[in-house]
Amino acid sequence: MNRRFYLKALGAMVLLVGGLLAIGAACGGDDKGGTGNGGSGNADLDAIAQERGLTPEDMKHALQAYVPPGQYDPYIMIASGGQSGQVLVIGVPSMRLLKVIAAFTPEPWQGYGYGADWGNTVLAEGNPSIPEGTELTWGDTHHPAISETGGEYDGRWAYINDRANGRMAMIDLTDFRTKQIVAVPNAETSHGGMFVTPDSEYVHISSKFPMPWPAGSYADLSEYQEKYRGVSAWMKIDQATGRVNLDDSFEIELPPYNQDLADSGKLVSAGWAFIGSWNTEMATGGLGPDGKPNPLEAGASQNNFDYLHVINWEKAAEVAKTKGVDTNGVKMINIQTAVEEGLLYLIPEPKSPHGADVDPSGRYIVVGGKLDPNVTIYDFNKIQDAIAAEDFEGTDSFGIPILNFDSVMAGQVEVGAGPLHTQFDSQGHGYTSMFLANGIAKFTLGEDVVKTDEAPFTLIETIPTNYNIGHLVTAEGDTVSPDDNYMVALNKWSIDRYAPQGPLHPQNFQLIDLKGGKGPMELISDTPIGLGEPHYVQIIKADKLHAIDLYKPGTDVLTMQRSEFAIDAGQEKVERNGTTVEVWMSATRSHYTPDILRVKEGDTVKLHITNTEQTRDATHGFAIANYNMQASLDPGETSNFEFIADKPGAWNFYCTEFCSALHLEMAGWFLVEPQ
Ligand code: CUK
Ligand code: CUA
Repeated sequence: MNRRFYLKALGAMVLLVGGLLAIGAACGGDDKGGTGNGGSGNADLDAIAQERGLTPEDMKHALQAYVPPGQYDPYIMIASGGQSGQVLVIGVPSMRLLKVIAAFTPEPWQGYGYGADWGNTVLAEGNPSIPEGTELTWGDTHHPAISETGGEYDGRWAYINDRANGRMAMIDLTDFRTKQIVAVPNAETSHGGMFVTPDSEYVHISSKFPMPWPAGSYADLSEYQEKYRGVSAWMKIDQATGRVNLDDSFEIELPPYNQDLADSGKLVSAGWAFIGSWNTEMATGGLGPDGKPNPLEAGASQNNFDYLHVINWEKAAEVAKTKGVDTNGVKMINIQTAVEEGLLYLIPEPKSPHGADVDPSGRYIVVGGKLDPNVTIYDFNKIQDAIAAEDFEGTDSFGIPILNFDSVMAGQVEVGAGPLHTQFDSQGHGYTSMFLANGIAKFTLGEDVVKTDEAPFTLIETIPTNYNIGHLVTAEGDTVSPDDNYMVALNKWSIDRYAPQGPLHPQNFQLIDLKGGKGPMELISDTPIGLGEPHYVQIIKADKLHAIDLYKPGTDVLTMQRSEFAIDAGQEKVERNGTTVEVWMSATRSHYTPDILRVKEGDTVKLHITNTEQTRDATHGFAIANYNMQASLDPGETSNFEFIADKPGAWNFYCTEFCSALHLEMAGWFLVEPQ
């Protein structure tokens, strides 16, 4: 950079910082601002910039993302954690990792899946009943969905799917803990179908790869079209607990296409939903011994169009009550009924589509075709007209009417190679990720939505990403009123962005400033994600979350009520009943009561531990050597273990959380006398 320009720009930067400090001092009334304008501040910044080789741009970006010590981020990102099976909580704009929420995979810090009843119960309940005896201890989290009221995130719950299996988890956003995993009936896998309806009546999840029906049966791939099916599952949300209630849920049978990304209608399109698909060719691969010429990727990419499923879910919920057939514990509407009742239509979508995103007004649905440089934008009003006029170009092989493409398409915008997912601002712009073109394209939507004087369906600008972006997200992006400030690009590759740590590279989250939707988009920061490959994320205003500080004394975190096993200080006891030893233990800084447990080899041990503290952050752990047990007992929490004392010996148990100066002394003995 030209040195004179550099100094000039740096000077402007210093003035800006000085100005901010002055404003801070004026508002705050204290004089912590110290250096004030000019003088030493100027010289300090100059010296730092010189020493670290930072440009004025770098310094500006640092300020844009900076959250001073002790202050909170204004936004919280709820991110999928990919193969970790967990969910990440990240502050925006600082991009600081705040928590890894244990979801589908045992997580030791929170004692999830290491003997304590909370994690063990949730993980066990999430095992599918078909095939019998399945025990899953991991998931591949892809698509989070924060609960909504009136089309706005309401901060009550978050749901996330498991891509590897047909499962979903419910996370309680009062304590950021997973409270339920549901194995979705009649779905072997799941993917991008996860969204909530605008008032959180249902959380939707659909299958990814079809499976032989009825669930649990076997059919060779030669019977793919006849025997394999996909499913659109509408899981009823209990408004008191956020849990899914299968009794009031329903499903819709779908053809054996690969149902992909999906989104809920809102406002004008409320009551409807849209599910993209690929492989309407119904290809099954067959390279190798099967002797077929094409891999799945080629077989599934033959047709110029796949189908967007258009579903009237509000009507389907009614139809399910009378015409739903109980199928593995849930009411199922079969394809024929769905067609007869006008619940299900198809729309052609070009060239191996991936994303399917509804704009904040609910009017436009944007689809990216992975093998097409265009995004295709459908108009819900035109869809309604076409349905009313029965403007069909035919039916698919399952008898589902296909709406005339030209009648429902509102516009196409050539954005670049490999368009995937789209997010929105409130100004009538869509932002589409382009995996192949390595960037994000910003374009305008159609009439009534564009708030600027830009022409509709026009490419406005692009910004490069590093590298090969998958999803992207805007703050409050899936609501009816996105904020127009932050966007994050979720990149799959990071080859040269971070110090090397071997062949496996982190994912790269890039924070981008949208400038009120007015642009130009500006890259602020890179953040590595080194524990799995996130897919989708959502960003919610932090003040919409109402996380609790403490559990009430003796809380069972699964019910959020007082546990039947809770005790208060002074009520600790040990009871023996035959070969069962039951212990009611308290944990407080810096001891357990009782701190010596004596049992005999082979005894059943029922251990109830209550953290009797009511001090914020006074968490204790509990782990026993050689028993593979670990719990995190947050203040007020009661946790239960039940196990067989099958390893004779004198075993140390200890607190795993550094809770006090005498934390190391917070320990005891578990004495298992040999028989
Ligand atoms: S998918 Cu990963 S980039 Cu699971 Cu939403 Cu598109
Ligand atoms: Cu309690 Cu360390």
